Amino acid sequence: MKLLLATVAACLLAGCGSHMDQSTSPNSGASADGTTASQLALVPYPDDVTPMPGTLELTKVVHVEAADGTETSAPALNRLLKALDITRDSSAHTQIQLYLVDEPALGDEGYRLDIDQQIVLSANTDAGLFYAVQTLSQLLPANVQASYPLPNLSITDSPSYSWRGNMLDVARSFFSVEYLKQHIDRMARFKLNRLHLHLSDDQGWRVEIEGYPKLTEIGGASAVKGGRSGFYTQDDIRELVRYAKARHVTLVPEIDLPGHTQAAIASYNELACDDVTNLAPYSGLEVGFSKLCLTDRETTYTFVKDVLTEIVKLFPSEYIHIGGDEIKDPLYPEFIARATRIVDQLGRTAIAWEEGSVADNDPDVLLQLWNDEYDIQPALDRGHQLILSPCSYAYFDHGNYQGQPNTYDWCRKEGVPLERAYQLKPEDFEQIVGVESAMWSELVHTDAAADNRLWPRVAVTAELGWSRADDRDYQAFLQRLNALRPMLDAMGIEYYREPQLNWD
Ligand code: TNX
Repeated sequence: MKLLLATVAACLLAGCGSHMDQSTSPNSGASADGTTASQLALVPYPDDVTPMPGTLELTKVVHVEAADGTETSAPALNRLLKALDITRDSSAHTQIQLYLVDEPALGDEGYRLDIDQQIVLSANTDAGLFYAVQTLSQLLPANVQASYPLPNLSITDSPSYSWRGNMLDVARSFFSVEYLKQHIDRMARFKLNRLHLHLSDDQGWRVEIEGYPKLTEIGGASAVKGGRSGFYTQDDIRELVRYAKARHVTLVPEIDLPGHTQAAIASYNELACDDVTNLAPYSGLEVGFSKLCLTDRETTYTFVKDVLTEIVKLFPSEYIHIGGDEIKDPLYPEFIARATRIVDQLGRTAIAWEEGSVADNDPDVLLQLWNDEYDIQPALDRGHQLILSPCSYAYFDHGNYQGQPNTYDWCRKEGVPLERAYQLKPEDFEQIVGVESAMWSELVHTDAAADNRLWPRVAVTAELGWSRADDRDYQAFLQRLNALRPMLDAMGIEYYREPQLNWD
């Protein structure tokens, strides 16, 4: 808690101004041990921080007052207090209050956090209060202590973007329900709110579809060479959806169509055109070789509609991803237009990878940009919004450093180091819903390897998605993230020991 105390001391001594603007002097006030006294150790950095003189000594017993309608934020606060051995008693002196207010400026996800004699969390929504709890969790130490000094302050905060996402490829190599729950918890700490699950690809099909049991019997049994096979039952999905919802994370399912479908074809051979001879499960690394038979419209669209019908029953997400990457076929544009319309008829909105922009889609279809240089302008001109995932900044299957074993470098030969990831400027794009980093799993076959590829880089995604451009500064980010290392440790994250954080 050195940083926190340094902050408090600096504010007490110097009298911190309102709205601490990091951009003017990111490193001003750096103390002898290298910590930056002018900031709180928060990632993503809040919109507005007003330090006040004094501290609140949070005792081991508190009185929590939670308004009606705090069904996720109150349990989140309870979990936080429990982890720190803080008990609840209505006669305790220190109060933590969760209030639902009506302040349009805070929006759907914003909040205020006031620490003075009491700790007061206010927001328009339970989601906002949930994020206030996450901020409080970063202000507190990660582990049990005798007592918890907190700086007096007032934070007013809201996100820049509604889409703050991370994608896991569970198709090439499977990740367990347990790992996904951990990942959801970790994402939520950083106020990330979309977990995109890449549920099908050539090497595996990972979600039970009742009308097509062989998809998981056969397609669930394969994986990329060296990777893990497996699948989620529909009960697993319902459990994950419930778990994620309680943490304000929307699970966004992707069924990759019409290419990347060898696992489906190996399960139901009739999905391929008659002249296709390769009908076997696949465990290699090639892309772009498989496709549904686009001339056999009856078989293909029956399959697509049936699968998507079950998918929308399982996943409440407003958006359903239909893939659409890396395939050449004269009937591709027709397929994408039809598939996005099927999603629309099911009452949802489709997402497609950037290539889907060649089709005649409704402008409300979201496009996910993944090649930095892809010419997406025509789609923007037609009114589409983007999810920003340019590979040279946001592909976390690329190395934390150049030449890292078991990483790709096709998009950027130097890999995607933390600093590079931080250089993405979402503010340069107008029509975006937000940002999403992606971890493909051709070369990521264990939970430890996934942790290594994801962390600490996912913290960058969080800051890009939430914080204002003016409040972002890489050196300051390093200081703040470094101070959160005990929190990452407490969450059991086997992060990459980033040299720029002095973690090596
Ligand atoms: C490209 S990004 C792919 C994936 C691979 C990835 C590896 C995209 C839409 N398609 O199929 O896993 O590169 O980095």
